[in-house]
Amino acid sequence: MWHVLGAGSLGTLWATRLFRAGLPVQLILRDQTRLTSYLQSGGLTLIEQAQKQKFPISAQTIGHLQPIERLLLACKAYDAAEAVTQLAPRLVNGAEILLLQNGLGSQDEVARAAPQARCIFASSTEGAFRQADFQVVFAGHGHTWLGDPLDLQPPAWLEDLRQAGIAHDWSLDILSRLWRKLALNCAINPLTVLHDCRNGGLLEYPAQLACLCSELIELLNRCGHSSAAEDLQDDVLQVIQATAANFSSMHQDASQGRRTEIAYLLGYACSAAQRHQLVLPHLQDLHARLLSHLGARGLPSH
Ligand code: NAD
Ligand code: KPL
Repeated sequence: MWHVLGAGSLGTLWATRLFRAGLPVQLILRDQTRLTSYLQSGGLTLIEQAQKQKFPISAQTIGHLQPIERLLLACKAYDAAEAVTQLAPRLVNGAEILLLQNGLGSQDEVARAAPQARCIFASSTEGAFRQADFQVVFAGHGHTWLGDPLDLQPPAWLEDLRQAGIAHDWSLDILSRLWRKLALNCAINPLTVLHDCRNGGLLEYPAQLACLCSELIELLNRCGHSSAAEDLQDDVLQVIQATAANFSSMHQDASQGRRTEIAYLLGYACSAAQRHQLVLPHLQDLHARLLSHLGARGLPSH
């Protein structure tokens, strides 16, 4: 049984594809009010190439008593530890939790909240967004890397993902993958918020990008992830060009007054630098400016 917590963008994208492949799926919703509105909607709708398909996936509240053996955690990084703390009494010994959160930091928080479980980290380039409640658009096909820094043995259920058509690979160095994505997000997302521009708009600020990349490379090397530092600046420029017309996820969150995942991206990078006694003035200045920008709009810094 796949228990999927979070009926947002990625939760819906995963739950519907697993269900469509004939695999058993249970959605976990926050409370009875949310469960009632889900049941009224008749299921989760996935919109792919303008085609809508509704899937009547079973759902339960977080307070349900059914034991959980495999949990797909599909909430934001800042909600992950609390959600797992609520679910901890339901997690059997040796349960597996698949963590879809972007950035770093939430994985350790979850592992502390559920010491009886095996945590499998994911880094995904798939893209999805919510069109309406319980309706999600599959906006960008991509790839998902999965891995467990404490146990390199892949889980048997990767076969379920293959059956469900979820493009993935088992990574023997998932932490470096997560660090690389974090570095890309740190170089691009905060600047798009501060300059209020699409990703492509950053091509007007090559010096700022170069300074940030060189500090991020220093940080990655110091943290023992030199493979994640290779050709970082070229990759940043490539991602900017490939996504030039898009607003970054952080820009979308901030401009729509939603909480950002700053603490798990730039905040995490700055704390890591401090832990290693590294002085990275551009990164620290960017963090301070972003915090004050978000604060001025009433958005949290964590
Ligand atoms: P989202 O906000 O669309 O969905 C999160 C869902 O989790 C919401 O429905 C929320 O109500 C639910 N939730 C939170 N706490 C809960 C709780 N205690 N009980 C039940 N439900 C709870 O977020 P998303 O876009 O799916 O992002 C999830 C993670 O995946 C983030 O870390 C994001 O950065 C990452 N990610 C997203 C995408 C994307 O395209 N959306 C791509 C790559 C990575
Ligand atoms: O992941 C991204 C985001 O917007 O969060 C990209 C497109 C890579 C920009 O950092």
